[in-house]
Amino acid sequence: MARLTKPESIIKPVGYCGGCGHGVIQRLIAECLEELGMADTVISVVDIACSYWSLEALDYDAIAGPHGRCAAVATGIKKVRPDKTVYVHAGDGSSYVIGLAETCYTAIRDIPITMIVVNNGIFGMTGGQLCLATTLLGDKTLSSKNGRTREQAGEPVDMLNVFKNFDVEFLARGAVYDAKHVDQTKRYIKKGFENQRDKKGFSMIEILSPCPTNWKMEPVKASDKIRTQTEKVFPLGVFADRGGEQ
Ligand SMILES: Cc1ncc(C[n+]2csc(CCOP(=O)(O)OP(=O)(O)O)c2C)c(N)n1
Ligand code: SF4
Repeated sequence: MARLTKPESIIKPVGYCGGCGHGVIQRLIAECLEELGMADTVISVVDIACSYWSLEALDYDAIAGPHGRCAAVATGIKKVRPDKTVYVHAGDGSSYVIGLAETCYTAIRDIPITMIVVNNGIFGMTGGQLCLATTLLGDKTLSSKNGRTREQAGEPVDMLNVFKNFDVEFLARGAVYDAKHVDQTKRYIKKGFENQRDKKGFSMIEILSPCPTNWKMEPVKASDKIRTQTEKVFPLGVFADRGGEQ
């Protein structure tokens, strides 16, 4: 019988809710870094949101950036420690709303970090408010009780379509709702770290991820929603790959 193992870097169980994608993503990050032999070179930047748990779960040098400012914090670290593998693990509210300027200018400057953005369509940690960039039209949240409307909040924005206009190294969107997509997402994350190892530019991987708690859904239904609804608005795949085939 195959022995189940976990990455050595995962040292502590933490408080992600059942069915949350953050923990899967955290594990993929650790697997990729260990498989690439880069785990000892890491400084991670997590956000003051649900990704904060990762700071406690993983045995890396790490810092929690102020909410939304992770890309700027990571830029500073990479500038003074270019020898380190610097990555961000943050949410869509952080990266695409309050911190959009920081994320944009990190991309525009082509800072050679790996940025992991967890798109769960909501502000998870603060109890489920609408996220301007990613909440789907019609979705009910704490701050859109009758469902998001265009009149109230405009339409969600595919930020990878925006970022591909900048001269960046790699942009891709994955999902974690089944084994095939977890595997694909792992390949994207690994590519993001390989780019950093090879001294290439800014890599961002967005991952569609369930928040069963604030979506008020059973985990299986939350995964189904991503497959049947979210993915239609936020298609999966590679959006930019400067070093690869277009
Ligand atoms: C400057 C600042 N503004 C707002 C907050 C409150 N706040 C903490 S987490 C969060 C949103 C979290 O949503 P997201 O970034 O999408 O991450 P998730 O928890 O869903 O992974 C907000 C608004 C804060 N801590 N600091
Ligand atoms: S609130 Fe949502 S994003 Fe945060 S840990 Fe729970 S399920 Fe995950």
